[in-house]
Amino acid sequence: MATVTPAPKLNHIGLQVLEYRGGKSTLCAGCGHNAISERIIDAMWEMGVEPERVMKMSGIGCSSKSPAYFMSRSHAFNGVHGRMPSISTGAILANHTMTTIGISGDGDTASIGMGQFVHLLRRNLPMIYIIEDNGVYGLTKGQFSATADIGSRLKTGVINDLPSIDTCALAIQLGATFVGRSFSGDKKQLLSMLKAAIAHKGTVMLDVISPCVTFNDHEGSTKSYKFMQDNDEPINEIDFVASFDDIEVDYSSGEIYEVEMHDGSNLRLRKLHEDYDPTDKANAVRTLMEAHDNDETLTGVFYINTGKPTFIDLLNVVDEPLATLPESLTRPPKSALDGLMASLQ
Ligand SMILES: Cc1ncc(C[n+]2csc(CCOP(=O)(O)OP(=O)(O)O)c2C)c(N)n1
Ligand code: SF4
Ligand SMILES: [Mg+2]
Repeated sequence: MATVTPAPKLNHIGLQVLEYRGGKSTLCAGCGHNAISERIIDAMWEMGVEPERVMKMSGIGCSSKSPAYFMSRSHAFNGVHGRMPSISTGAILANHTMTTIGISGDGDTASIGMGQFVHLLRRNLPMIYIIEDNGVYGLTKGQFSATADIGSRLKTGVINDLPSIDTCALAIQLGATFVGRSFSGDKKQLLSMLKAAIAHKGTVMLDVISPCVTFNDHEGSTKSYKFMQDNDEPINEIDFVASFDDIEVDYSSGEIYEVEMHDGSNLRLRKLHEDYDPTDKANAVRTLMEAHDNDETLTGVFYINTGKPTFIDLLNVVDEPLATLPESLTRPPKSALDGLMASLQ
């Protein structure tokens, strides 16, 4: 008897998950960055984002190579080291109707790119900014980055004696409106966070601990698989219900923070840390600082603000993308220049 192959599962815009895949990864087998690409594919597919409506931006590093490994049908720009924020700002101003996802590394963001990163945050530029955080410069063979924890050790025995930069605390303080930390090995948490990120309007900053199996996965590293498996402390459990889903979830509301997203989806944060309020900015920064002092690695959604205007709102940009406006609307007619010149005579 002939076997019947089941029809491929389609998302709500009629696409198979295969249509969200990218090229074959050239990163090391087991690199955390590959798992993040997989979750991005799943999240974009589950949310029914049209691949052709996505801009993938990146800088330089193993992490910044990742956009080649998901969503081949999308647009992509691989920028200069640390310059992804300014390139993204320009691209989003030209067409704010696209979904923009930027992939950076801890080196690309917190070292060479820091000057650009902080200005992206204060603008609340509508994009998803992911730091694939392994605590080292993977591509240039494993030097410490600025997110490496004080006291952590390289394979060579070198100890890091500088304090780390907490990109989440920085992002919250400077103006990002959706800030979280996850771990490449936590499929469920990362997928839910990415889906909520797609539904958010404003800067989403996700620091995803993503072990570098070649240079930073040994005893003495605080960004290794083992360390994260032993020390990952979630502050909330994340559930995301997309606007087109009709799933009834039974929760006792006292333990839940429910956030309505811009597209009508619902983000439900079940509190694990007593009374943690993800809308309280000062408390979010304090919680991260305290965790740092206590050597705790917190994950989860630390901060969310769905009410703040984005950079596009502030500039009062017209609805039609600037990139597709006809010249007749973007350039004053010759008569306007002639009139101006005449007025100066
Ligand atoms: C202007 C410039 N300076 C330095 C380099 C060398 N370089 C390439 S990648 C990199 C760091 C990458 O680290 P990270 O962003 O953490 O990415 P990872 O490889 O760890 O994913 C550096 C310093 C460069 N390519 N360009
Ligand atoms: S060197 Fe490290 S960061 Fe780069 S691909 Fe290999 S495991 Fe990943
Ligand atoms: Mg790195």
